[in-house]
Amino acid sequence: MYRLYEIERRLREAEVKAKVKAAVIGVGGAGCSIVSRLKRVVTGETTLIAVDTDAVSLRRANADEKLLIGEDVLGGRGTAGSLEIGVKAMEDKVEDVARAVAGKELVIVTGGLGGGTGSGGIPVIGKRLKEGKRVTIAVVNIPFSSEGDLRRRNAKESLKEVMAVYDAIFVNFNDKLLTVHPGLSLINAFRHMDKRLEEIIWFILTLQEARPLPGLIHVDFNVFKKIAKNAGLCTFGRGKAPNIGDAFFEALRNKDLYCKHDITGCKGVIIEVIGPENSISPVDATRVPEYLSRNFNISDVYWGVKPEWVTGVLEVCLLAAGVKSQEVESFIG
Ligand SMILES: Nc1nc2c(ncn2[C@@H]2O[C@H](COP(=O)(O)OP(=O)(O)OP(=O)(O)O)[C@@H](O)[C@H]2O)c(=O)[nH]1
Ligand SMILES: [Mg+2]
Repeated sequence: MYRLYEIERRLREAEVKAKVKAAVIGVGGAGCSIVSRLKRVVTGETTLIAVDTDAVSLRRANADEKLLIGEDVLGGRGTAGSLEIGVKAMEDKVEDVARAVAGKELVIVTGGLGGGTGSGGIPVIGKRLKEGKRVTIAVVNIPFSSEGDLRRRNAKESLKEVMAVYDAIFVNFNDKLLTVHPGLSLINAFRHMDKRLEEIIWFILTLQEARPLPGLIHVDFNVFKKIAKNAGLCTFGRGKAPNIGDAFFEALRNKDLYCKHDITGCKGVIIEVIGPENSISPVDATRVPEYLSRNFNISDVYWGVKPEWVTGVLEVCLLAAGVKSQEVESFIG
């Protein structure tokens, strides 16, 4: 009896240790808004950090740590779209960021590209954190075409660098909101876009909570680490349906909602089912990977289940790493 108790105690300790030690850094106005909304859904080992040149935006942010940058030059105001000032402001404080994320094995950096603070700062953080065993992820969005040339140029320059320095990059185009949610106010359109960024971040942060399924390759954070390290462009989609097959196809379509991606020959795919633990049949378990390998030449497919009692619907989340996107390539030029 005593031995069993002792083993259980050690396992509990190991389980706590295995929790993902992560930080999410929001840079600039959009980045700070995203982090503030995450604060309501993320708990535990994740530190949320807001970074901005703009003291008003930073004061309003809801985060565990806040860092005002560029104060000597800008006096607590934004960069007014200056990429150079954004870069310099971040470079001066990047060691503070590095200290704040010391010991974190996953660092997710997010923001809207186009302004000066986010576009300038996000690549600087990526460069500083690139070395080492941690996985660095950028989740960024591209401004509307209507926001003008300066913002588009900033976003283009920044995205090029982001692609070069982060392990995994998720890109969403604001312009897609015009066709996906026409008629929405700007603020509501942004909310939809930010929801996607939050979903991606939440999915990665909670991977460790997925349950292993007998007979299927279990997904946990180490699986994610393996496929996300040096992966380049990644994509995420989710689908809801009464059965796994339909939910899977919905997730495949949904991954193209805010940026079209080609997953052919990609590095790996993680599929997570949210629903009752017994919802995956042996047929599902073989058909989906077979479909991916036959149609898209992908052999590394991992499964996870997050048990949740919902009636009548299942949700499938799909994350593909190392994908291609014509839209991203032509934006970068
Ligand atoms: N997704 C999302 N995008 C936003 C939001 N606010 C602004 N944006 C977009 O993000 C881009 C960057 O804007 P900000 O984040 O305000 O800019 P910044 O990084 O603070 O830069 P400066 O203010 O110029 O120093 C804009 O061009 C918009 O397209 C938001 O709340 N959500
Ligand atoms: Mg700003």
